[in-house]
Amino acid sequence: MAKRSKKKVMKRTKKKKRFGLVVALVVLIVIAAAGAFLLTNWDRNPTASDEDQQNNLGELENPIAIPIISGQSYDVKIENSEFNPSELIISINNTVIWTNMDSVVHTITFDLEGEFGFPGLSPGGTYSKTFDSKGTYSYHCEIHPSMKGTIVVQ
Ligand SMILES: [Cu+2]
Repeated sequence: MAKRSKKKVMKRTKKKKRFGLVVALVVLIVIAAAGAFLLTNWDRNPTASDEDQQNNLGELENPIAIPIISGQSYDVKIENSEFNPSELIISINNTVIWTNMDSVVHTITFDLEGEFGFPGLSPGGTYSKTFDSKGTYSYHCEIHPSMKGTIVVQ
């Protein structure tokens, strides 16, 4: 009787040892998996923030690019008291950006009563307008009546 129980005890101890090994293995695998996961995340995070920084820099360097998202944009330069180009044909929802290259103030005043415009564009300043309906929009400079331009929205 005593021999039998000794064997049983030994078997149990063996089983316990095996069980302990399995648990240790599982714990090791879990730790390794967690470590791998953390390492992958550490690798990914700097890449993501690099991309974000590049995007932010791009926006800062090229602020005029923002209205292009909704439609194309066109430049009209004001140089030597002339609108250049003086006539511009665009499509609906295109944006026109006037830039004053001169050293004096100009206005962008639309001929039609009640039309929008810009009363005083300082040297180096810009004014942008998105045209959302078809038509011919003639404009001039209030200060220099010889300055005339037209935007045709097709
Ligand atoms: Cu002017």
